[in-house]
Amino acid sequence: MTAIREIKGRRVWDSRGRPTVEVDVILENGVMGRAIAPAGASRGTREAVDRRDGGDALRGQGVQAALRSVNGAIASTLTGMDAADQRGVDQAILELDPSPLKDTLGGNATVATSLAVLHAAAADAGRPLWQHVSGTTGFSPSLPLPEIQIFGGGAHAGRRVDIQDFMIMVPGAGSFDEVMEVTSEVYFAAGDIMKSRGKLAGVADEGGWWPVFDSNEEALETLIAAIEKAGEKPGERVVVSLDIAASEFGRDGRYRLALEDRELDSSGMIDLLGGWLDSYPIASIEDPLAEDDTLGTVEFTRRFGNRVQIIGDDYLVTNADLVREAQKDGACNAVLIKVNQAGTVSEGFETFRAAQSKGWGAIVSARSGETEDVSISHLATGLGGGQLKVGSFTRSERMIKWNECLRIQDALGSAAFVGGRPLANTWWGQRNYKDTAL
Ligand code: 2PG
Ligand code: MG
Repeated sequence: MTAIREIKGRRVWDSRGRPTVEVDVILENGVMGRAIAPAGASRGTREAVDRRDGGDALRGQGVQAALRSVNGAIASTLTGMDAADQRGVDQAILELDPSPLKDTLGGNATVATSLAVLHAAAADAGRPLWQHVSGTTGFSPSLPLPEIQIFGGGAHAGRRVDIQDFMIMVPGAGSFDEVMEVTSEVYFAAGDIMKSRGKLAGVADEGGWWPVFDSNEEALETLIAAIEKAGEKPGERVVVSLDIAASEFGRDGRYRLALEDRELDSSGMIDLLGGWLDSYPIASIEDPLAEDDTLGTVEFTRRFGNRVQIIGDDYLVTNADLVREAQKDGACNAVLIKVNQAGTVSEGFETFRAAQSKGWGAIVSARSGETEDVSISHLATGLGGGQLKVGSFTRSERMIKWNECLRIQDALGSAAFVGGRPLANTWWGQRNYKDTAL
């Protein structure tokens, strides 16, 4: 055992220029682990909440209270504990703050601490984080299949389009490297097309293009055109993935599509998305209905769950109980894993296990507010979960995660790339999975 000697929280700044919490965990032998809390913009109502200072300064986003949690109660409770006992450490955090949303200590305080302990334990064991995660959880490591944003929308682009993420996946690639190459071509092809049509307004929160489209379909059409301009046949090596983030514009069974100035009920929304699934090579769709629309999500899954990956993000908020409930209801067939929604590493892992035990997909994900922290590249690899969502293909807080996967590729070998395997439950995966005999 190596005991925790010291825990230090400090204020650092995220990709939106907002303050966030960084934690150093120092062990008795001087080994250190460090992690930074990310921050979401489109948040589920049941996820762990960040502790923010409120008031006028820093637009209410200050983190002094969260730092007091780290440097006070958390530090004094965890000092002396074994850093390798992640479960014990996270349990102690939970006992300090048993509130369902962790609003006493703050999710930003708990997640940065919990992840920093994981980093310290890995460093103490003398192994990279992905290897430590794989070794301690028992999952075989593999390099994940990325989903990469081409256009931003929703809460990440001033609600310029209703849908939040227009992304691509390259499950037909033979290596992680190849995914990067194809994505770069598609990203710049999209920018060229938008510029030439007068539809480009800049870059959104996660580095994707900020579009000036007149309809959500125009975004889809442009994405398909970009894939073609990059020399690809849509639906072959490259497929489309969407995060509808429907909780941002849907409530009580009503969905307000502001861009098109129309309102749909739950079944209208399901028909709209079903039409897109028929017209475009979409392999994955996240939060198709709002987090309060269980009946709609169940109906959507009943109709389309055999041909598309249906991910719960705001709908499941990385909560193992909600995943198990959704599995009973028949809602979704995959879950987004954001450790800061859960608040601790152990709860994130429990949710991952709940998903895996029923054959669900699991996609480790960044938040729209990010930093130089690369923990998620290691978690996705170490859990062997198969998929990673980081945002787009520009800006260092995104690229650092993709680049970290390339470094891990050097250690693991390119054969560790999962390719189309995690999409086995989709039309794309069924077609290709059989052929590739992974
Ligand atoms: C999401 C994430 C990342 P945010 O909805 O999946 O795209 O956004 O971090 O703002 O919740
Ligand atoms: Mg989402």
